[in-house]
Amino acid sequence: MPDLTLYHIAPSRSSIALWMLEEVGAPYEIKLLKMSEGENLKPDYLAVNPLGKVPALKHGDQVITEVAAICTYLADEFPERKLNIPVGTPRRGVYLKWLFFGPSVVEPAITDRAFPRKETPRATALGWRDFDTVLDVVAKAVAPGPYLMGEQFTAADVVIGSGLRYGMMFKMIPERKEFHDYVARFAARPAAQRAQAKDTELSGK
Ligand SMILES: N[C@@H](CCC(=O)N[C@@H](CS)C(=O)NCC(=O)O)C(=O)O
Repeated sequence: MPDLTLYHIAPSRSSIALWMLEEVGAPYEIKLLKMSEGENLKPDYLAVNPLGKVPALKHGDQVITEVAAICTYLADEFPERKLNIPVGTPRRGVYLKWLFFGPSVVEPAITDRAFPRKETPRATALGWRDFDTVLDVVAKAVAPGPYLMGEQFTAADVVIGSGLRYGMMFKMIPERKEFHDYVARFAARPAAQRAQAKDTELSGK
């Protein structure tokens, strides 16, 4: 039995972890949860992630939640796949910046736009900037290509690329040429294709 288990709702943010697992190529098991039946809020799963959110990844007896943490962890745990920038490499700092930038800057900026607050919060009290400023920063970073860290595809591309891909799919962010060209490069990756095919199959179950 593989010692990696992904708790997954198909499709959802856990599809990002599914893609990362396919990039890693190690055997893993999927525990599929049905949000429509509230399975992610039942005691069995709350014992895994008390927030009832997916993804969660079990590796041996360790549980990791938060998709960017899962991608960072897998990239470091399987260094032979060269999906990380190792400790001791100066570029690791920028790589980590992008891994954190996804959930702590891009996602809140998109959420601000999609679900405006009644009162505009003080900009200096937030850990991110407005939607347009954040997307300009990301567009500038992905424009030179092929990937965020240059020629090397890393876990940061799984995190930021998925955010852009799903954001455009759900019309939450504009289809800027920089985003479109960047995301189009992933479609050719066999791991991304395998993850997509698995997700399509699982979403019918
Ligand atoms: N901060 C979490 C967010 C995970 C998340 O929002 N997952 C959604 C799926 S897209 C979920 O589990 N929703 C079920 C629910 O809210 O009941 C992460 O980045 O992993």
